[in-house]
Amino acid sequence: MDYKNKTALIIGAGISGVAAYDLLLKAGANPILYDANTALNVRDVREKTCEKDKANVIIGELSKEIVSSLDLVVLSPGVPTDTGLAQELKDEGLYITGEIELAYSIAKGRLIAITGTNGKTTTTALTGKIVEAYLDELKKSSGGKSGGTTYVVGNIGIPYTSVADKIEDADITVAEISSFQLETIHDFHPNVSAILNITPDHLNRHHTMENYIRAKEDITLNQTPEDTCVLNYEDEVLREFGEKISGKHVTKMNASEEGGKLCNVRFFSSKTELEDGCFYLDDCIYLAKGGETVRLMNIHEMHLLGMHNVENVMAAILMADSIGIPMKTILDTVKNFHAVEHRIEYVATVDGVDYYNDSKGTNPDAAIKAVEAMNRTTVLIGGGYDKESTYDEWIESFGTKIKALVLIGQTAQKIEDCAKAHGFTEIYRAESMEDAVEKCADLAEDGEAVLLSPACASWGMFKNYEERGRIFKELVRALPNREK
Ligand code: UMA
Repeated sequence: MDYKNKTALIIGAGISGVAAYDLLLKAGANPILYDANTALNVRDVREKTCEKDKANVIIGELSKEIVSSLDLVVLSPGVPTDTGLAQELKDEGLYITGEIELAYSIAKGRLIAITGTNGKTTTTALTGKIVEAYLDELKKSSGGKSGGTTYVVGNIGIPYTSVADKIEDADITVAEISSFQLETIHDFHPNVSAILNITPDHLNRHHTMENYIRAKEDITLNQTPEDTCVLNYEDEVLREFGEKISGKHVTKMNASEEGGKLCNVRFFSSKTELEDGCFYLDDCIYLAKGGETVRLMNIHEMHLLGMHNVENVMAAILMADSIGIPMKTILDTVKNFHAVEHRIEYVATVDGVDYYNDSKGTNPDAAIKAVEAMNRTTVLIGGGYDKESTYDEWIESFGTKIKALVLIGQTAQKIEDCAKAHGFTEIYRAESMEDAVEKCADLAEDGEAVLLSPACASWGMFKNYEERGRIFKELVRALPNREK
């Protein structure tokens, strides 16, 4: 789309909205940055844009005159597509898009896009490192004549719109894409995509599991037989989806009738020896390709904990292999890669107790992975914002490993009721993160662990999961100095 002289309303003045404003301005459009939150101050929001005090910012009410002047609307990821305003603008016949689609329409180069309920950030960061190593090697071997730049963007916290206009043909972008972001795509077309897993999450936004699955699967919407989609073979929904889009169980004609979803599919599996794909067996990762199976590495050569991370690594290997990165570059990077902040991140050992920050454990499935990754008796901090999740499977995963649960936030009572129904009664309440860390320090003994993996979003008590994790880490690091 040519944005020149177009009047574009951006809804949401968070980091992606501000980046979308600046990008549209550079593209010659007349952007308007709008936010519904009346607690925000126009002057502060203007300061975040590249135009500073000249920026066109509206907070609170949107007049009919403004609405009638619009050519398009860009939704920030956190703005539901069915909110009153978005619906009203759609009814006006306006083109509604998202900041990911906006960035994609301007950026060049190859694109790797990763979605899934859990593991997206680790897989995106790892794939980004592999791509970076590859492009650096290309640069070195060509004396600087070839090899572009790696961009790691998206839900990981760097808006795609913040760099889109810099991305050139030789560059490779690795994007973490959430289901929120996929709801507003039109032509978004990754060369390689991955859906790591799909388990219940964000049901307050998507309403049904079917809607959530559809949003995730839409990452392949515009992919063609030249492109690749990497999928988890052990996820039943994804296995079926993969068989459908790879054309195994449908004729090409049927597939195109269903929206042209037909592309090359590569599976990874943590349980099944695949004839084609990447799989785990007896502590090792194997690659089966072109009728040949090779052992790639032993998982103890990785610095990441847990089988879910073996799956993330296998997805990254397949994506990198699909764009032609040499296996040596891929494996050398995997072996040097350390946990991303807030994902089962080791914080410190205090009085013989190891503290881990898994603040990114924002849903029960992610929190189960963290419980499974612990290799000793653990005191667990849980609870937070209510995303209408159910906690039964999380509580069942405790076994004898979780010796006590310290609860914070809006969901504390719901989790306590659920835990008691499953016979787990070692439950403590904390008023703040400080209180929770103090309680954990009292409960955990030498040789045990404390894990922050709340199974809930942070909203209500914290700005985001990063703030929650950082506060936890600061409190843990201050523990040795506390007065006992
Ligand atoms: N707002 C409105 N109207 C609404 C709803 C929100 O005006 O109906 C306003 C809010 O008042 C606020 C602004 O929108 O000022 C916030 O926009 P946003 O929620 O899209 O936040 P951004 O700061 O732009 O961050 C977004 C992603 N946020 C969400 O998806 C909720 C970030 O993902 C992402 O890193 C960033 O864009 C860059 O792409 C965060 C996240 O929590 C990490 N993601 C979810 C997750 O990982 O589970 C999907």
